[in-house]
Amino acid sequence: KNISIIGVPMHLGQPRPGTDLGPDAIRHAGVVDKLKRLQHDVEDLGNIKIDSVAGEEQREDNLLNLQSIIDASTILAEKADDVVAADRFPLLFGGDHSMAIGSLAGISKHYENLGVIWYDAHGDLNDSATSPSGNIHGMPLAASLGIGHQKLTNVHGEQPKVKPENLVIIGARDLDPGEKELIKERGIKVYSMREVDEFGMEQVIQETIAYLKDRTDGIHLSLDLDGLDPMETPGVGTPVEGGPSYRETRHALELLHDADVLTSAEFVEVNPLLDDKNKTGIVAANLISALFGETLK
Ligand code: DIR
Ligand code: MN
Ligand code: MN
Ligand code: MN
Repeated sequence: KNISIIGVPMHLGQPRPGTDLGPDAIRHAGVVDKLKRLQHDVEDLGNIKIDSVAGEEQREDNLLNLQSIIDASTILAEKADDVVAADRFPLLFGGDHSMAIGSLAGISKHYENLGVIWYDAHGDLNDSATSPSGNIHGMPLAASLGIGHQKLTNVHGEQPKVKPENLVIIGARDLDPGEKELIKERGIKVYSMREVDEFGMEQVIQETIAYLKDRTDGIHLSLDLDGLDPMETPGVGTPVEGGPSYRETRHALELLHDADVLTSAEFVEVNPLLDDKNKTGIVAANLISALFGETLK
């Protein structure tokens, strides 16, 4: 594949310092060399610049750092759009999950029905009314569905970026009440940890692929490292116990590689300041290698 890496040192979507170091933590785990050894054409576009208004916290309608996030998302959307336009595979390193507002805005421009696999302990389906925190990293999926503050939904074009029926959430185990309501109301497909435990990851992924394959013309993977169990990825800002292991997650990505259905991917919420010897960056790099064809024998 022709892969273009974009680093997104986003930290404005939540209050804990360190996610701005996430992209480099993944790079330091050797991911570019691993991808090259797998015979891919890899270009690393470096990190986009994230500006905040003089390091000051801004709040508007219960939304932390709204304007700075809009500015960064707009730049990211254009970059991601350009990568798809050049017929290359966007591979994004984060950065807190609010970056998905920009990545989905840019990528979705090229698809009538972009499918999204959201691998996360959380739904990221809040808006300013339902959010318990005001942290925009809990809102990118809602914004991409066209729900929430107009400034968030209108990044890089006014139309909804993703349709609810083209979305599958995997690994959820910490959904807020408003998110649960929205999931019911819009009929969003969710494999919570209960379903992962009942059916196993293999079946969950095969069902996800079968479900999305016919109805979409491209599939984006958004993998929040807090989707995994915090014993294996401690370097995240909002860990939730009871998640899938590295083994299960790696197998999920091997199956996605074999099906060859993904058209873009992002690995987010890596926070080396909360980590233990870059464990989380290393897991991210290993998962990326599996997704791009690394085999164990
Ligand atoms: C919580 C936490 N649902 C919120 N969300 C997180 O603040 O909206 N998303 N951590 O990744
Ligand atoms: Mn998330
Ligand atoms: Mn999460
Ligand atoms: Mn999170």
